[in-house]
Amino acid sequence: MAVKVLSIDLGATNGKIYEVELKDRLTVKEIKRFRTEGTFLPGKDREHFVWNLPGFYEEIKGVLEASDAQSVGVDTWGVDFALLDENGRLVSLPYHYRDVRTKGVMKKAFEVVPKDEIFQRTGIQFMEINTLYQLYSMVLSNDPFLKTTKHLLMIPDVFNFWLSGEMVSEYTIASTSQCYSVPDGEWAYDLLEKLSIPTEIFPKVVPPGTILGKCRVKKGINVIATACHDTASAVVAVPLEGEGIYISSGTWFLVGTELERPLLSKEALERNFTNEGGYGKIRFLKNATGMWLLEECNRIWKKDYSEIIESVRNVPGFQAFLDPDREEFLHPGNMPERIRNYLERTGQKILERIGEISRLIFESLAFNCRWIVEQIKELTGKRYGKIHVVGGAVRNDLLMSFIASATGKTVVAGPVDATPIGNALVQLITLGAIANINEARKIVKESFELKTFEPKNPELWSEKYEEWRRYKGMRV
Ligand code: LRH
Repeated sequence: MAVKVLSIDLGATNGKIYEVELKDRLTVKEIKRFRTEGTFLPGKDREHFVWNLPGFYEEIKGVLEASDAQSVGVDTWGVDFALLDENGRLVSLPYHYRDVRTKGVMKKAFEVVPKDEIFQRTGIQFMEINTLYQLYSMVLSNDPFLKTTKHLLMIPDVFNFWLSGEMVSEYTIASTSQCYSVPDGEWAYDLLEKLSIPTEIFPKVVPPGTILGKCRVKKGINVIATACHDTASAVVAVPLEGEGIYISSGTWFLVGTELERPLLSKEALERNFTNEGGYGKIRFLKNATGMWLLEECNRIWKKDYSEIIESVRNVPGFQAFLDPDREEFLHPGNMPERIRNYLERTGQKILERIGEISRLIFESLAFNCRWIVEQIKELTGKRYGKIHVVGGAVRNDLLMSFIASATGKTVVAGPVDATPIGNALVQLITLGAIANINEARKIVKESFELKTFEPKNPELWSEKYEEWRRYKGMRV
């Protein structure tokens, strides 16, 4: 018998809703797509970069009203949250993690709680965008919103609340906040207290695969807290057999592996790795910049992606090198100009053409993947074979081939829709239609076409990698 579920996947550029059906195999049908990009709202002194959450809810509601699915699951990007008052009303529109309010805040937090203590308590990578520093920026600015707040919900938790009436936080998304202790399995109350963040606003945490109740929009549909962090859902759908390396590709590249327990070594801290909560296992990975650089360039160029990729094929390689994770590239702005400034400051050839800048981005992303993969090997002490890439960038054959060449490893690319598939798989396991995650990954392998890319000219790429390494983390 067929089982149909709805996967709602909100990313930093698009919201997508899929019907996923399990018969003898799994089929995925996109039924709705809408823009989710943040909105700059004018304030008195500056613009505030926020999410139009009510707008996204309207889109979701429309689909639910017309749906005959058995259940629905929502996943979104990590780290962002909404504040609600005692009546469950939004205190304000939630901020986008790329808003400038967290600039310099992480360092201020370290003055109160040392960095290594934060890592030991939470297991999470240091990024200025983390919930912890967003909240601390509100503490430092004495933000009145915090005073009216009775409940903090991470973004997917807000939709789960609106749809089911249950105010809880799902484990995988809670773990991205750096307010939650992955090693201990509860909010890191002591850490929050030290930073004067109110602890009573944090809700109960539930595991992925928790049935929250009937949908308030359409009674017949169960609301399931899936693996609510998009990356956690994507990792569920990686067709891994045993241990392996995955790259969940989209605005971010999440490069990692699965572990039984958090890895909290001094080296993991120094290399800024994270131990995010996964479906059953720990997602030991690095959050690295992904297609963001190109997406932000293309806000200015306004080109078709196929045209961009074609233009990359027609320009020479390795003309310059770039570290995609530099802070100067984190916030929205004129990205082609920022890249040109960076090239000038680092004494490199200044690239002007779209194909050249895009090639620089693709090559640098591929080098960054190699850099991270090498560190995973060193940190875990394990050897890995091929690399599985899932998510949006899988459509970009050229980039897949660059990653294979830069890492010297076979790349198995697909499925593209790993996040909504993983979201659905967690629901299907919860409904009893699939036995467990191993079974689920087998179904992924049988249901979707995977493409394989072999390294081309790996010696040249290795030589160029050494050049690229000079720019990684360079102080300029
Ligand atoms: C990817 C992602 C990533 C980070 C970032 C904020 O969409 O969820 O794992 O948490 O967004």
